[in-house]
Amino acid sequence: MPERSAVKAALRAQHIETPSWAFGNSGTRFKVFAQEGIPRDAYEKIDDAATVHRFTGVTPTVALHIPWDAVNDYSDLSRHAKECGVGIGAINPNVFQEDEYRLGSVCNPDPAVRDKALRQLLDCVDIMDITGSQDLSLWFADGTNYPGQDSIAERQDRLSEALRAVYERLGSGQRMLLEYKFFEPSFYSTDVPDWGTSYAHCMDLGNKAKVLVDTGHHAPGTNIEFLVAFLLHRGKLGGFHFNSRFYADDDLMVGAADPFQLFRIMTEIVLGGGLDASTGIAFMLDQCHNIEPKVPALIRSVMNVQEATAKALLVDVDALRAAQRDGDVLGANAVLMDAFNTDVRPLLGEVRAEMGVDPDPVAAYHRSGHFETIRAARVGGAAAGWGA
Ligand code: PSV
Ligand code: MN
Repeated sequence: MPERSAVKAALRAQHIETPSWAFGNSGTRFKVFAQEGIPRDAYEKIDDAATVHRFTGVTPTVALHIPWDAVNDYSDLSRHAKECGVGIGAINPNVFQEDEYRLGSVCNPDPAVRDKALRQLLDCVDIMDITGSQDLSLWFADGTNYPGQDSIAERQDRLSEALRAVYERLGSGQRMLLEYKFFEPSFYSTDVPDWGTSYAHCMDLGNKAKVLVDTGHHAPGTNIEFLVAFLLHRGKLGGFHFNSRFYADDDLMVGAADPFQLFRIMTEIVLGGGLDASTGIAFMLDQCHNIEPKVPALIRSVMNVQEATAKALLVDVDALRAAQRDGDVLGANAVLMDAFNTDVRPLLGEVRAEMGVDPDPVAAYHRSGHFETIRAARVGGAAAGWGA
């Protein structure tokens, strides 16, 4: 059986990154619901990320989306983050929300639009230099809506050209994570639709390019843990955008829709050595809290990742390997199910207490009065978000 102290040490060491955009108002194309206490700028989003870290102890970085989080002085923003007790994590360039990107960004048939998108990507590497961010998280909305609209192959060449230019600009210690998504906003073809396409581009580029797995970006029924195991085994898994989904890219709280899938993914991570910091796997959240309050939803999401990780760490690997060697199908499956069916909440409570945070972070947050404080303070100005 795994050593309890080793399990606890691994849980203490796991870092989960929060996304700045999850603190802003969000919704669907039907309605963006305005909530109270929403941050008005990147500084206030960082304040909220620091609050999540204060109650969980395991979210020391926050990812930014540029230009949603654009500021005049990124060293000042970094200083602010540091003062709040967090650091700036991945930089996510947004090359999908301007009219010029109607036919795509780096894959656009118009070279002038491609140049503009490339400049935005390179500007984000400048921001990484200032903030000390290590990861450039790339997601392209590029694709087509109708058969014949553009050349699928030529779009791939345009993509390769842009990725190469950005890759060559990366400094030492900086990486490029290439995210994929099978559809939306493009409905016929997407230029980076799946992990295979991302993997091929990352292989062409080199060691600093890795695949980013957003758990909500697969066709229903996809065996996500298979591709996670494959990429990890090949040294090409850069990290996760965790969230959960019932139908498409729902961006719900990770572990809410299918905690068993999250356990299966984390089990492959544990079995493949992916919790070892040397693998550099980034555990990031990418969620939108449309109807629920943001900060407690993020705290809950972090706890869900921790619960799946704790269960995965409890898998009796020796017993599993022995059953696998013996061809004991039922025995091997039982080892996994035993771990999944363990109530890890008391163990995590102990880990939290040892880290100096409350064993029940959600209850502690509600007792803290934080929401009432931000509700009273954040009056006036424009709430961050998708048009609320
Ligand atoms: C796209 O659906 C995505 O998953 C990308 O990571 C974006 O950067 C993020 O959502 C925010 O919209
Ligand atoms: Mn994502």
